[in-house]
Amino acid sequence: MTKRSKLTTRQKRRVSSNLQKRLDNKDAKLTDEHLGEQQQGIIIGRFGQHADIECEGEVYRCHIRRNIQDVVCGDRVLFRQGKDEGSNVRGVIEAVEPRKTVLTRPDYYDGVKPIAANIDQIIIVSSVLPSLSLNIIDRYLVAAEDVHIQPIILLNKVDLLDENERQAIEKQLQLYRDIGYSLLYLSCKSQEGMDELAILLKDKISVFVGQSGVGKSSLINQLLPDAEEIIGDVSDNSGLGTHTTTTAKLLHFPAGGDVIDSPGVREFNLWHLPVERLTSGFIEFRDYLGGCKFRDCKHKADPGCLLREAVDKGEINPLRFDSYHKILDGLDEHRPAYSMDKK
Ligand SMILES: Nc1nc2c(ncn2[C@@H]2O[C@H](COP(=O)(O)OP(=O)(O)O)[C@@H](O)[C@H]2O)c(=O)[nH]1
Ligand SMILES: [Mg+2]
Ligand SMILES: [Zn+2]
Repeated sequence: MTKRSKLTTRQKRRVSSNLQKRLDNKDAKLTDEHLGEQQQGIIIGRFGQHADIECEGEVYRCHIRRNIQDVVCGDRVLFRQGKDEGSNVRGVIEAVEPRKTVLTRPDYYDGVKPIAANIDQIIIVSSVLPSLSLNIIDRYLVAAEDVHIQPIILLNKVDLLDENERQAIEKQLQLYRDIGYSLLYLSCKSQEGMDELAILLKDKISVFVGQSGVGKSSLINQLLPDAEEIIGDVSDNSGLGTHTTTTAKLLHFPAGGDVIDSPGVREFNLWHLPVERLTSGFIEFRDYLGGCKFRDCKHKADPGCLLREAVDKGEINPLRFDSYHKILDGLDEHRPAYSMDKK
């Protein structure tokens, strides 16, 4: 909550102009003569005008030059160390290398803002409590496909299933393997699947996404004993946990690989997608797209709809087709005021 400011507009302007002067002075001190050679590093944390850079095992808190915008965790940057040893700011970030991939979130003023860069894979965490929702998995899959990052599906808390339940769920989830996704059964409690997960994470930068309460923090804790993620209780009536972590950070797994974690990352979803991108986010639909009789086919009861025919022939799973329509019907409700189509 922000406290109502008691400053007049004039005072606020003065405060802000003084702050600007101080920042300019700081920038001035970080000129060529005070700086070392340009080095490469990776952003492991971002705090306002500063960011922590890791370079050869050391961490440098650096000032971000104002001509650089939106440096985020995972960014590879060029920076120079300051020669002034007394300062707690140890260098300056001068350039951001082109990103392989980027996760974004909608921003009221800027359209979209980056939240993490150079992610190799999105680990979609689901669980049997809160109850398993294929529709939510599908939403994350579409979001991952849209940013061209490999998704992996985890079903956590399998310790809560008896043999029959386990069989029923495996039968249902097989559809994801059938269309080419990796799917892993997991339990933080019984440790089932943890070794396989560590192998999947090795040498990659991953993010964990998924509903509150599915066990993301518990998983990260087990993989990173030093992370001390706060684990939220799943409240009995809603089945939903609480959001706990605040700033984004990049952390290393002892077995190799990195994770970028923040609430913004975890809530990554598809608020903003135009319809065509939603449709092609269902990867098994792609072969049929563009082939329907009508160009503006809604893939519902339209005559000559290739997707519908593929469902009837058993080539597309009806659960996924229903899921698609459910997301489509809900898109407009969640669409923010601006539109991504402008980009
Ligand atoms: N039975 C069971 N409970 C789990 C497992 N993993 C996590 N939990 C519980 O699920 C709740 C939510 O976990 P948390 O890690 O905070 O979920 P997050 O909101 O996704 O970060 C906590 O009470 C955990 O103890 C599991 O494998 N089995
Ligand atoms: Mg958590
Ligand atoms: Zn169609």
